Amino acid sequence: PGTVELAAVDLGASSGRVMLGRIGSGRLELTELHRFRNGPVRLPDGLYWDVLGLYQDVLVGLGRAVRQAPGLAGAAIDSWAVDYGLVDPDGALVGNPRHYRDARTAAVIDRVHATVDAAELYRRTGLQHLPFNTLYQFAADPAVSVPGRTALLVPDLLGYWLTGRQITEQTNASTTGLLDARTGAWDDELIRRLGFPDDLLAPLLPPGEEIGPLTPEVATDLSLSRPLPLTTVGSHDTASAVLGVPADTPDFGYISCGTWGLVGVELDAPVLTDGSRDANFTNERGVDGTVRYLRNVMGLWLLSESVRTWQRSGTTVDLAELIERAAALPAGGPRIDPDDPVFAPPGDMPERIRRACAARDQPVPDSPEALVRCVLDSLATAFAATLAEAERLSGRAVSVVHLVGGGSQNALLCQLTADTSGRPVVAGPVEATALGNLLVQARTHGALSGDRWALRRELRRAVPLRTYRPAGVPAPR
Ligand code: LFR
Repeated sequence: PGTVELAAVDLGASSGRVMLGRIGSGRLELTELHRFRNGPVRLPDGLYWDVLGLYQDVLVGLGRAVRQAPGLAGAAIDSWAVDYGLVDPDGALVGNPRHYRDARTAAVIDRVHATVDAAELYRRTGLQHLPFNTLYQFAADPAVSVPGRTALLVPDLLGYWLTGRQITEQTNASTTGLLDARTGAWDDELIRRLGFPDDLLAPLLPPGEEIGPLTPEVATDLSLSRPLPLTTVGSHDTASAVLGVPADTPDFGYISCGTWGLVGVELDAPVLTDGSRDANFTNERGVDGTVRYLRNVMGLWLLSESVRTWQRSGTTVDLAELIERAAALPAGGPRIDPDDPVFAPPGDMPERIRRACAARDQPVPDSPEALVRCVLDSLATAFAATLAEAERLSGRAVSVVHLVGGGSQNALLCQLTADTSGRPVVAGPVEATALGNLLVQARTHGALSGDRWALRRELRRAVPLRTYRPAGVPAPR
């Protein structure tokens, strides 16, 4: 197999990017073509995404891909999970997609659980309870019950606009709370019992299939004179990130650290026990039928919202410098619980963190670097505890921890995670998600072959990694 050129669209909650990959056996090059900001837009009635702005940026990036790589063989999209756009039978978008941090589901969760209780939901779908899971959003959205409408998850909505075809990619479908954890098919009985229309959800496609060629209109917009296929990958960004973990042993734990810290292990079968539900671990679907057994930790959101708060008040912030100063502070400072729901919505993050420290009778971080140190200590502690729980609940040993995503560039976070977990932390790649997207595409197009381990081998050859060894701190067990 030769080398192919492919475009990966990777949309994160705080930034999106379109990357060009040149991939073949022994060759893996990544070029960033377009990077853009993303985030919640607050309207009087709640939080939304700027989905048309995102689509426009996807087109800008794809246009650059077509110009820079005349032989471009295909493209694929991944994004954050759970959120959707509704389309009418004639294809028109109904309303504007909501942001998962919108608070409207709080009012409906008890009602959903009165119909199907949380224990049964977990036994059927294996999904951790998060207030924004799609099923709660559906329950809070009267527009879904109008007959004939289709709900498309964000990558599938963009994919529909690009190809005209409506599908649901399976890894992302597993975050709706409506997918059968054992079979990977829609749980039709559950959908009916919750009162959602039978035909609300589009047919499933696993990663690695063709959705279709770009429509003639899109091709014209991109000045493309030949058919270009859009294919499925792990369209849930975390599914692509886990495929993009450069592991060489099944005994690995991973931390995909961006806006969120997704912390867990890779399994062959779901863990649907009560203990697993109590610990709020999720069984999301991975590429090639794997299970991503993990828990959401709040992640770099705590930092990015703090930076945003400081900037709004006119302070210039150099995060790299702040992290350096934070590293010089003594260990054993204050810690918060990053998963406390008070930190979930946008707003003044430093103030919420200071209050949480005071409420626990801990020293209140009184400088930006003390606050950064508090966040990183707290994240490392939560990461280590979550890894230990994943090990205990799944029976899968974790001999090495891979930290991928934006957080892998944060040397202090990596070292603190190694120290707290007592395991070596292998940091990188930063762009694990885009790489996971590209590796699956390359296999679909025949430039690579083999299972996920073969794909990860290509990755290990191509990307620089850095290992952080734990200092003599006992593992939390
Ligand atoms: C990470 C992520 C998480 C999901 C959260 C909300 O970007 O996709 O996996 O729980 O965003 O969709």
